[in-house]
Amino acid sequence: MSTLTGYMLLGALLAGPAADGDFADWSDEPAVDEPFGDAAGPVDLGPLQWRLDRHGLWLRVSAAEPANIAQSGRTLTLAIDREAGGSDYRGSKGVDRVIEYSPPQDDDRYGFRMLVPEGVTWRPVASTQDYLRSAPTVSADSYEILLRSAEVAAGTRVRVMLWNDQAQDVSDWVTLAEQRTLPVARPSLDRHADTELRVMVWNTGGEDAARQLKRFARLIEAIDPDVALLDEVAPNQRSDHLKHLPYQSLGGSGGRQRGLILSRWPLTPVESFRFLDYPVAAAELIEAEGTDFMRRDLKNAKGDGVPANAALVTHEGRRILLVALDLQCCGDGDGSVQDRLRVIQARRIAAAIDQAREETGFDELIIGGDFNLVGSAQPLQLLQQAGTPELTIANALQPDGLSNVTWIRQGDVFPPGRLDYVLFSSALRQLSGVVFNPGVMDDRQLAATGLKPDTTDRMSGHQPLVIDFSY
Ligand SMILES: [Ca+2]
Ligand SMILES: [Ca+2]
Repeated sequence: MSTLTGYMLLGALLAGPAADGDFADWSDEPAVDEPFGDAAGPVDLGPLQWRLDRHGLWLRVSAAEPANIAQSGRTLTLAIDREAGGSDYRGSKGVDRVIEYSPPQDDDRYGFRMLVPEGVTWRPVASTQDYLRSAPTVSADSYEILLRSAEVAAGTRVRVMLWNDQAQDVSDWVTLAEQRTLPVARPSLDRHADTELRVMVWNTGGEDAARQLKRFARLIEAIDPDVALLDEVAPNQRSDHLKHLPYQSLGGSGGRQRGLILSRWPLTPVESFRFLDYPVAAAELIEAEGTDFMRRDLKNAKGDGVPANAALVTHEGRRILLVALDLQCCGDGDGSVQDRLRVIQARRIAAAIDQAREETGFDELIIGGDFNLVGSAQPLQLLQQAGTPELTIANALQPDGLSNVTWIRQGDVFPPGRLDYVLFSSALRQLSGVVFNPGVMDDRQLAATGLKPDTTDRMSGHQPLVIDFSY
Protein backbone atom coordinates (compact mmCIF):
# COMPACT_ATOMS: atom_id res chain seq x y z
CA MET A 1 0.00 0.00 0.00
CA SER A 2 1.44 3.37 -0.97
CA THR A 3 1.71 6.09 1.66
CA LEU A 4 -0.84 8.14 -0.24
CA THR A 5 -3.41 5.33 -0.38
CA GLY A 6 -2.79 4.61 3.29
CA TYR A 7 -3.32 8.25 4.15
CA MET A 8 -6.56 8.44 2.18
CA LEU A 9 -7.90 5.26 3.81
CA LEU A 10 -7.01 6.64 7.21
CA GLY A 11 -8.85 9.84 6.29
CA ALA A 12 -11.93 7.84 5.26
CA LEU A 13 -11.88 5.80 8.48
CA LEU A 14 -11.54 8.84 10.74
CA ALA A 15 -14.17 10.90 8.94
CA GLY A 16 -17.76 11.07 10.11
CA PRO A 17 -20.75 11.29 7.78
CA ALA A 18 -20.81 14.38 5.58
CA ALA A 19 -22.63 15.54 2.45
CA ASP A 20 -19.31 15.83 0.63
CA GLY A 21 -19.54 13.64 -2.48
CA ASP A 22 -17.48 10.89 -0.82
CA PHE A 23 -19.76 7.88 -0.41
CA ALA A 24 -17.56 5.87 1.97
CA ASP A 25 -19.94 6.83 4.81
CA TRP A 26 -22.76 4.78 3.21
CA SER A 27 -21.54 1.23 3.81
CA ASP A 28 -24.55 -0.50 5.38
CA GLU A 29 -27.40 1.98 5.52
CA PRO A 30 -30.98 0.84 4.82
CA ALA A 31 -31.84 0.93 1.12
CA VAL A 32 -35.03 1.45 -0.85
CA ASP A 33 -35.25 -1.18 -3.55
CA GLU A 34 -35.78 1.10 -6.52
CA PRO A 35 -34.61 -0.72 -9.67
CA PHE A 36 -32.65 0.65 -12.59
CA GLY A 37 -34.24 0.06 -15.98
CA ASP A 38 -37.90 0.80 -15.20
CA ALA A 39 -37.90 4.33 -16.64
CA ALA A 40 -36.37 6.37 -19.48
CA GLY A 41 -32.59 6.74 -19.10
CA PRO A 42 -32.36 10.40 -18.03
CA VAL A 43 -35.05 9.99 -15.34
CA ASP A 44 -34.26 6.43 -14.25
CA LEU A 45 -33.77 6.39 -10.48
CA GLY A 46 -31.76 3.61 -8.88
CA PRO A 47 -31.51 2.37 -5.27
CA LEU A 48 -31.87 4.95 -2.49
CA GLN A 49 -30.27 4.95 0.92
CA TRP A 50 -31.32 7.04 3.88
CA ARG A 51 -30.54 7.70 7.53
CA LEU A 52 -32.36 9.93 10.02
CA ASP A 53 -30.37 11.31 12.94
CA ARG A 54 -30.26 14.49 14.97
CA HIS A 55 -28.68 16.36 12.05
CA GLY A 56 -31.62 15.55 9.80
CA LEU A 57 -32.32 13.22 6.91
CA TRP A 58 -29.33 11.94 4.93
CA LEU A 59 -30.16 10.59 1.48
CA ARG A 60 -28.12 8.89 -1.16
CA VAL A 61 -29.82 9.08 -4.55
CA SER A 62 -28.66 7.23 -7.67
CA ALA A 63 -29.55 7.89 -11.30
CA ALA A 64 -28.83 5.85 -14.42
CA GLU A 65 -27.27 8.83 -16.23
CA PRO A 66 -24.98 11.49 -14.76
CA ALA A 67 -25.99 15.17 -14.59
CA ASN A 68 -25.50 18.19 -12.37
CA ILE A 69 -27.91 18.10 -9.49
CA ALA A 70 -28.85 21.78 -9.73
CA GLN A 71 -28.50 22.33 -13.48
CA SER A 72 -29.89 19.53 -15.51
CA GLY A 73 -32.53 18.73 -18.10
CA ARG A 74 -34.40 16.81 -15.41
CA THR A 75 -35.84 17.70 -12.01
CA LEU A 76 -35.03 15.78 -8.83
CA THR A 77 -37.82 16.08 -6.27
CA LEU A 78 -37.93 15.15 -2.59
CA ALA A 79 -41.61 14.89 -1.64
CA ILE A 80 -42.28 15.10 2.11
CA ASP A 81 -45.44 13.94 3.88
CA ARG A 82 -45.16 14.88 7.54
CA GLU A 83 -48.71 15.50 8.71
CA ALA A 84 -52.39 14.97 7.84
CA GLY A 85 -53.67 16.98 4.92
CA GLY A 86 -51.29 18.24 2.31
CA SER A 87 -51.80 18.38 -1.41
CA ASP A 88 -51.30 16.47 -4.63
CA TYR A 89 -47.90 16.68 -6.27
CA ARG A 90 -47.37 14.90 -9.61
CA GLY A 91 -49.79 12.12 -8.61
CA SER A 92 -48.64 11.71 -4.99
CA LYS A 93 -51.33 12.49 -2.37
CA GLY A 94 -50.93 14.27 0.94
CA VAL A 95 -47.61 15.98 0.22
CA ASP A 96 -46.71 18.81 2.65
CA ARG A 97 -43.35 19.99 1.35
CA VAL A 98 -41.53 19.63 -1.92
CA ILE A 99 -37.88 20.26 -2.61
CA GLU A 100 -36.92 20.46 -6.26
CA TYR A 101 -33.41 20.46 -7.69
CA SER A 102 -33.20 21.76 -11.28
CA PRO A 103 -36.86 22.91 -11.23
CA PRO A 104 -38.34 24.18 -14.50
CA GLN A 105 -37.58 27.93 -14.70
CA ASP A 106 -38.33 29.84 -17.89
CA ASP A 107 -36.86 27.71 -20.68
CA ASP A 108 -34.35 25.89 -18.53
CA ARG A 109 -34.04 23.78 -15.38
CA TYR A 110 -31.66 25.10 -12.75
CA GLY A 111 -31.20 25.92 -9.08
CA PHE A 112 -33.35 24.58 -6.27
CA ARG A 113 -36.45 25.58 -4.32
CA MET A 114 -38.85 24.51 -1.61
CA LEU A 115 -42.58 24.53 -2.36
CA VAL A 116 -45.53 24.45 0.04
CA PRO A 117 -49.17 23.72 -0.87
CA GLU A 118 -51.51 26.64 -1.41
CA GLY A 119 -54.96 25.39 -2.33
CA VAL A 120 -54.49 23.16 -5.33
CA THR A 121 -51.21 24.78 -6.42
CA TRP A 122 -47.70 25.00 -4.99
CA ARG A 123 -46.01 28.16 -3.77
CA PRO A 124 -42.22 28.61 -3.53
CA VAL A 125 -41.03 29.75 -0.10
CA ALA A 126 -38.08 32.07 0.34
CA SER A 127 -34.86 30.16 0.03
CA THR A 128 -32.85 29.91 3.20
CA GLN A 129 -29.66 28.21 2.20
CA ASP A 130 -29.50 26.46 5.57
CA TYR A 131 -32.01 23.62 5.20
CA LEU A 132 -30.17 21.63 2.57
CA ARG A 133 -26.67 20.42 1.72
CA SER A 134 -25.92 18.34 -1.34
CA ALA A 135 -22.89 16.92 -3.13
CA PRO A 136 -21.16 16.63 -5.45
CA THR A 137 -21.54 19.94 -7.28
CA VAL A 138 -19.94 18.47 -10.43
CA SER A 139 -21.89 16.19 -12.71
CA ALA A 140 -22.53 12.77 -11.11
CA ASP A 141 -24.80 9.71 -11.14
CA SER A 142 -25.07 9.61 -7.35
CA TYR A 143 -25.82 12.42 -4.92
CA GLU A 144 -25.67 12.88 -1.16
CA ILE A 145 -28.28 15.17 0.35
CA LEU A 146 -28.67 16.34 3.96
CA LEU A 147 -32.08 17.81 4.74
CA ARG A 148 -31.85 19.58 8.08
CA SER A 149 -33.94 18.33 10.96
CA ALA A 150 -36.62 21.04 11.06
CA GLU A 151 -38.18 19.61 7.90
CA VAL A 152 -38.31 15.94 8.90
CA ALA A 153 -38.80 13.71 11.98
CA ALA A 154 -39.48 10.08 12.85
CA GLY A 155 -42.76 9.10 11.18
CA THR A 156 -42.32 11.53 8.27
CA ARG A 157 -42.76 9.87 4.88
CA VAL A 158 -40.40 10.77 2.03
CA ARG A 159 -40.19 9.76 -1.60
CA VAL A 160 -37.87 10.75 -4.43
CA MET A 161 -38.84 11.53 -8.02
CA LEU A 162 -36.80 12.15 -11.14
CA TRP A 163 -38.74 13.71 -14.01
CA ASN A 164 -38.78 15.79 -17.17
CA ASP A 165 -41.45 16.74 -19.69
CA GLN A 166 -41.57 13.21 -21.14
CA ALA A 167 -41.35 10.80 -18.21
CA GLN A 168 -40.82 10.31 -14.51
CA ASP A 169 -39.56 7.67 -12.09
CA VAL A 170 -40.82 7.58 -8.50
CA SER A 171 -39.49 5.66 -5.51
CA ASP A 172 -41.68 4.00 -2.89
CA TRP A 173 -42.55 6.05 0.18
CA VAL A 174 -40.08 5.63 3.03
CA THR A 175 -41.36 6.07 6.60
CA LEU A 176 -38.46 7.53 8.56
CA ALA A 177 -37.26 6.05 11.85
CA GLU A 178 -34.64 7.74 14.01
CA GLN A 179 -31.22 6.13 14.03
CA ARG A 180 -28.09 6.53 16.05
CA THR A 181 -26.32 9.82 15.39
CA LEU A 182 -22.83 9.07 14.13
CA PRO A 183 -20.13 11.42 15.39
CA VAL A 184 -19.38 14.15 12.87
CA ALA A 185 -15.73 15.00 12.17
CA ARG A 186 -15.53 18.68 13.05
CA PRO A 187 -12.32 20.12 11.64
CA SER A 188 -10.14 22.12 13.99
CA LEU A 189 -9.52 25.78 13.22
CA ASP A 190 -6.30 25.74 15.21
CA ARG A 191 -3.04 25.53 13.38
CA HIS A 192 -1.96 21.88 13.47
CA ALA A 193 1.08 21.48 15.74
CA ASP A 194 3.26 20.05 12.95
CA THR A 195 2.32 22.68 10.37
CA GLU A 196 5.13 24.01 8.23
CA LEU A 197 2.92 25.78 5.72
CA ARG A 198 -0.60 27.15 6.25
CA VAL A 199 -2.32 28.02 2.98
CA MET A 200 -5.46 30.13 2.63
CA VAL A 201 -7.39 30.19 -0.65
CA TRP A 202 -10.24 32.64 -1.08
CA ASN A 203 -12.32 34.29 -3.77
CA THR A 204 -12.61 37.72 -2.18
CA GLY A 205 -15.74 38.82 -3.97
CA GLY A 206 -13.89 41.64 -5.71
CA GLU A 207 -15.13 45.11 -4.81
CA ASP A 208 -17.05 43.91 -1.76
CA ALA A 209 -13.88 42.97 0.11
CA ALA A 210 -12.14 46.11 -1.15
CA ARG A 211 -14.82 48.23 0.49
CA GLN A 212 -14.50 46.46 3.87
CA LEU A 213 -10.81 46.43 4.54
CA LYS A 214 -11.02 46.30 8.32
CA ARG A 215 -13.19 43.20 8.10
CA PHE A 216 -10.88 41.78 5.43
CA ALA A 217 -7.82 42.39 7.64
CA ARG A 218 -9.54 40.79 10.67
CA LEU A 219 -10.27 37.68 8.64
CA ILE A 220 -6.67 37.38 7.42
CA GLU A 221 -5.45 37.95 10.98
CA ALA A 222 -7.78 35.25 12.36
CA ILE A 223 -6.67 32.70 9.77
CA ASP A 224 -3.02 33.77 10.00
CA PRO A 225 -1.86 32.00 6.83
CA ASP A 226 1.78 31.68 5.77
CA VAL A 227 0.63 31.96 2.19
CA ALA A 228 -2.67 33.26 0.79
CA LEU A 229 -3.95 32.74 -2.75
CA LEU A 230 -6.69 35.31 -3.27
CA ASP A 231 -8.69 35.53 -6.46
CA GLU A 232 -11.13 37.98 -7.93
CA VAL A 233 -9.11 40.84 -6.49
CA ALA A 234 -10.43 44.16 -7.70
CA PRO A 235 -7.87 46.16 -9.70
CA ASN A 236 -7.94 49.07 -7.24
CA GLN A 237 -7.30 46.86 -4.23
CA ARG A 238 -3.56 46.70 -4.08
CA SER A 239 -2.23 50.19 -4.22
CA ASP A 240 -4.76 51.84 -1.93
CA HIS A 241 -5.60 49.23 0.60
CA LEU A 242 -3.37 46.20 0.82
CA LYS A 243 -0.02 47.94 1.13
CA HIS A 244 0.36 46.90 4.74
CA LEU A 245 0.17 43.19 3.93
CA PRO A 246 3.55 41.47 3.69
CA TYR A 247 5.10 40.21 0.44
CA GLN A 248 2.59 40.29 -2.30
CA SER A 249 2.27 39.52 -5.95
CA LEU A 250 -0.67 40.91 -7.91
CA GLY A 251 -1.36 39.18 -11.18
CA GLY A 252 -1.25 41.11 -14.44
CA SER A 253 -3.73 38.75 -16.08
CA GLY A 254 -7.46 38.42 -15.59
CA GLY A 255 -8.78 41.98 -15.09
CA ARG A 256 -11.24 42.09 -12.21
CA GLN A 257 -10.82 38.32 -11.72
CA ARG A 258 -7.09 38.46 -11.17
CA GLY A 259 -5.19 36.77 -8.39
CA LEU A 260 -3.18 38.18 -5.49
CA ILE A 261 -0.61 36.03 -3.70
CA LEU A 262 0.55 36.91 -0.19
CA SER A 263 3.39 35.25 1.66
CA ARG A 264 5.36 35.53 4.89
CA TRP A 265 8.42 34.62 2.89
CA PRO A 266 9.83 36.44 -0.12
CA LEU A 267 8.03 35.87 -3.41
CA THR A 268 9.55 35.82 -6.87
CA PRO A 269 7.33 36.54 -9.86
CA VAL A 270 7.22 33.96 -12.63
CA GLU A 271 7.70 35.11 -16.21
CA SER A 272 5.31 32.61 -17.80
CA PHE A 273 2.45 33.98 -15.67
CA ARG A 274 3.11 37.65 -16.37
CA PHE A 275 0.18 37.62 -18.80
CA LEU A 276 -1.77 34.59 -20.05
CA ASP A 277 -2.99 35.39 -23.57
CA TYR A 278 -6.64 34.69 -24.13
CA PRO A 279 -6.62 31.36 -26.03
CA VAL A 280 -7.68 31.47 -29.67
CA ALA A 281 -9.88 28.39 -29.07
CA ALA A 282 -11.79 30.31 -26.36
CA ALA A 283 -12.45 33.28 -28.64
CA GLU A 284 -13.61 30.96 -31.42
CA LEU A 285 -15.93 29.10 -29.07
CA ILE A 286 -17.51 32.33 -27.84
CA GLU A 287 -17.95 33.69 -31.36
CA ALA A 288 -19.61 30.45 -32.48
CA GLU A 289 -21.70 29.49 -29.44
CA GLY A 290 -21.37 32.08 -26.69
CA THR A 291 -24.21 34.04 -25.12
CA ASP A 292 -24.88 37.60 -26.30
CA PHE A 293 -23.13 38.91 -23.18
CA MET A 294 -20.06 36.76 -23.83
CA ARG A 295 -19.80 37.97 -27.41
CA ARG A 296 -20.15 41.60 -26.36
CA ASP A 297 -17.54 41.10 -23.61
CA LEU A 298 -15.04 39.21 -25.77
CA LYS A 299 -12.89 42.26 -26.52
CA ASN A 300 -12.52 42.92 -22.76
CA ALA A 301 -11.85 39.25 -22.07
CA LYS A 302 -9.05 39.23 -24.67
CA GLY A 303 -7.56 42.38 -23.15
CA ASP A 304 -7.76 40.97 -19.62
CA GLY A 305 -6.18 37.56 -20.37
CA VAL A 306 -6.80 34.36 -18.42
CA PRO A 307 -7.21 35.02 -14.66
CA ALA A 308 -4.26 33.21 -13.14
CA ASN A 309 -1.20 34.37 -11.24
CA ALA A 310 1.83 32.52 -9.94
CA ALA A 311 4.83 33.22 -7.76
CA LEU A 312 7.71 31.21 -6.41
CA VAL A 313 8.25 31.04 -2.66
CA THR A 314 11.29 29.45 -1.06
CA HIS A 315 10.88 27.93 2.39
CA GLU A 316 13.10 25.42 4.23
CA GLY A 317 15.09 24.97 1.04
CA ARG A 318 11.99 24.05 -0.99
CA ARG A 319 10.97 26.11 -3.97
CA ILE A 320 7.20 26.03 -4.17
CA LEU A 321 5.24 27.37 -7.14
CA LEU A 322 2.00 28.97 -5.94
CA VAL A 323 -0.76 29.37 -8.53
CA ALA A 324 -3.95 31.40 -7.90
CA LEU A 325 -6.74 31.13 -10.47
CA ASP A 326 -10.38 31.94 -11.16
CA LEU A 327 -11.95 29.88 -13.93
CA GLN A 328 -14.97 30.82 -16.07
CA CYS A 329 -18.17 30.84 -14.06
CA CYS A 330 -21.57 29.29 -14.56
CA GLY A 331 -23.05 27.28 -17.41
CA ASP A 332 -25.69 24.60 -17.57
CA GLY A 333 -23.55 21.57 -16.95
CA ASP A 334 -21.29 19.23 -18.91
CA GLY A 335 -20.44 20.33 -22.39
CA SER A 336 -21.92 23.84 -21.95
CA VAL A 337 -19.96 26.70 -23.49
CA GLN A 338 -18.86 27.75 -19.99
CA ASP A 339 -17.71 24.24 -19.12
CA ARG A 340 -15.66 24.06 -22.33
CA LEU A 341 -14.19 27.50 -21.60
CA ARG A 342 -13.08 26.24 -18.17
CA VAL A 343 -11.36 23.33 -19.91
CA ILE A 344 -9.57 25.68 -22.34
CA GLN A 345 -8.48 27.94 -19.47
CA ALA A 346 -7.24 24.96 -17.44
CA ARG A 347 -5.13 23.84 -20.43
CA ARG A 348 -3.71 27.36 -20.80
CA ILE A 349 -2.80 27.50 -17.10
CA ALA A 350 -1.30 23.99 -17.21
CA ALA A 351 0.87 25.10 -20.16
CA ALA A 352 2.06 28.13 -18.16
CA ILE A 353 2.92 25.79 -15.26
CA ASP A 354 4.99 23.64 -17.66
CA GLN A 355 6.82 26.76 -18.82
CA ALA A 356 7.38 27.79 -15.19
CA ARG A 357 8.86 24.36 -14.50
CA GLU A 358 11.44 24.93 -17.25
CA GLU A 359 11.97 28.53 -16.17
CA THR A 360 12.44 27.91 -12.44
CA GLY A 361 12.80 24.16 -11.82
CA PHE A 362 10.39 24.46 -8.86
CA ASP A 363 10.20 21.54 -6.40
CA GLU A 364 6.56 21.64 -5.29
CA LEU A 365 3.30 23.01 -6.64
CA ILE A 366 0.14 24.36 -4.99
CA ILE A 367 -2.83 25.51 -7.09
CA GLY A 368 -5.83 27.16 -5.48
CA GLY A 369 -8.85 29.23 -6.39
CA ASP A 370 -12.39 29.39 -7.63
CA PHE A 371 -12.66 26.60 -10.18
CA ASN A 372 -16.38 27.39 -10.62
CA LEU A 373 -16.82 23.65 -11.00
CA VAL A 374 -20.54 23.43 -11.80
CA GLY A 375 -20.17 21.28 -14.93
CA SER A 376 -17.74 18.46 -15.51
CA ALA A 377 -14.73 17.68 -13.33
CA GLN A 378 -12.46 17.89 -16.39
CA PRO A 379 -10.92 21.32 -15.62
CA LEU A 380 -9.93 20.04 -12.16
CA GLN A 381 -8.51 16.80 -13.60
CA LEU A 382 -6.47 18.70 -16.20
CA LEU A 383 -4.87 20.80 -13.48
CA GLN A 384 -4.23 17.74 -11.30
CA GLN A 385 -2.21 16.45 -14.26
CA ALA A 386 -0.01 19.56 -14.11
CA GLY A 387 1.94 17.64 -11.46
CA THR A 388 3.91 14.38 -11.79
CA PRO A 389 2.62 12.35 -10.05
CA GLU A 390 -0.84 13.85 -10.26
CA LEU A 391 -1.66 16.59 -7.74
CA THR A 392 -3.83 15.66 -4.75
CA ILE A 393 -7.12 17.45 -4.00
CA ALA A 394 -7.07 18.88 -0.46
CA ASN A 395 -9.99 17.85 1.74
CA ALA A 396 -11.74 20.49 3.82
CA LEU A 397 -15.08 20.35 5.60
CA GLN A 398 -17.20 23.17 6.96
CA PRO A 399 -16.65 23.85 10.71
CA ASP A 400 -19.89 21.95 11.47
CA GLY A 401 -18.41 18.89 9.73
CA LEU A 402 -21.60 18.35 7.71
CA SER A 403 -20.50 19.30 4.19
CA ASN A 404 -17.65 20.57 2.05
CA VAL A 405 -19.44 23.37 0.23
CA THR A 406 -17.36 26.52 -0.29
CA TRP A 407 -20.02 28.84 -1.69
CA ILE A 408 -23.30 29.88 -0.01
CA ARG A 409 -25.39 32.90 -0.86
CA GLN A 410 -28.58 33.39 1.16
CA GLY A 411 -31.65 33.67 -1.01
CA ASP A 412 -29.82 32.59 -4.16
CA VAL A 413 -31.54 30.29 -6.63
CA PHE A 414 -28.54 27.93 -6.55
CA PRO A 415 -27.93 25.63 -3.59
CA PRO A 416 -24.65 25.83 -1.67
CA GLY A 417 -21.86 24.18 -3.67
CA ARG A 418 -18.20 23.22 -3.75
CA LEU A 419 -16.65 25.63 -6.23
CA ASP A 420 -13.21 26.23 -4.71
CA TYR A 421 -10.31 23.78 -4.61
CA VAL A 422 -6.71 23.42 -3.48
CA LEU A 423 -4.39 20.99 -5.30
CA PHE A 424 -0.94 20.05 -4.02
CA SER A 425 2.08 18.04 -5.07
CA SER A 426 3.41 14.82 -3.61
CA ALA A 427 6.07 15.96 -1.13
CA LEU A 428 3.46 18.00 0.75
CA ARG A 429 1.34 16.26 3.35
CA GLN A 430 -2.06 17.63 4.32
CA LEU A 431 -2.42 17.75 8.13
CA SER A 432 -5.79 19.45 8.39
CA GLY A 433 -8.28 21.44 6.36
CA VAL A 434 -11.35 23.57 6.96
CA VAL A 435 -13.75 25.76 5.00
CA PHE A 436 -13.45 28.82 7.20
CA ASN A 437 -17.12 29.73 7.62
CA PRO A 438 -17.84 31.69 10.82
CA GLY A 439 -21.56 31.26 10.06
CA VAL A 440 -21.55 27.64 11.25
CA MET A 441 -18.85 27.87 13.92
CA ASP A 442 -19.94 26.99 17.45
CA ASP A 443 -19.46 29.51 20.27
CA ARG A 444 -16.07 28.14 21.26
CA GLN A 445 -14.82 28.26 17.67
CA LEU A 446 -16.14 31.80 17.19
CA ALA A 447 -14.55 32.98 20.41
CA ALA A 448 -11.21 31.52 19.28
CA THR A 449 -11.32 33.48 16.02
CA GLY A 450 -12.81 36.71 17.41
CA LEU A 451 -15.01 36.93 14.31
CA LYS A 452 -18.75 37.42 13.84
CA PRO A 453 -20.91 34.80 12.13
CA ASP A 454 -21.38 37.00 9.04
CA THR A 455 -17.75 38.11 8.64
CA THR A 456 -17.09 36.32 5.34
CA ASP A 457 -20.68 36.44 4.02
CA ARG A 458 -20.59 40.23 4.04
CA MET A 459 -17.62 40.22 1.69
CA SER A 460 -18.06 37.18 -0.57
CA GLY A 461 -20.36 34.25 -1.29
CA HIS A 462 -17.19 32.16 -1.20
CA GLN A 463 -15.58 31.01 2.02
CA PRO A 464 -11.84 30.61 2.55
CA LEU A 465 -10.22 27.20 2.38
CA VAL A 466 -7.53 26.83 5.04
CA ILE A 467 -5.12 23.89 4.67
CA ASP A 468 -2.21 23.02 6.96
CA PHE A 469 0.72 21.17 5.37
CA SER A 470 3.96 19.62 6.45
CA TYR A 471 6.77 18.49 4.14
CA1 LIG B 1 -20.29 11.48 2.37
CA1 LIG C 1 -35.75 3.21 -11.58
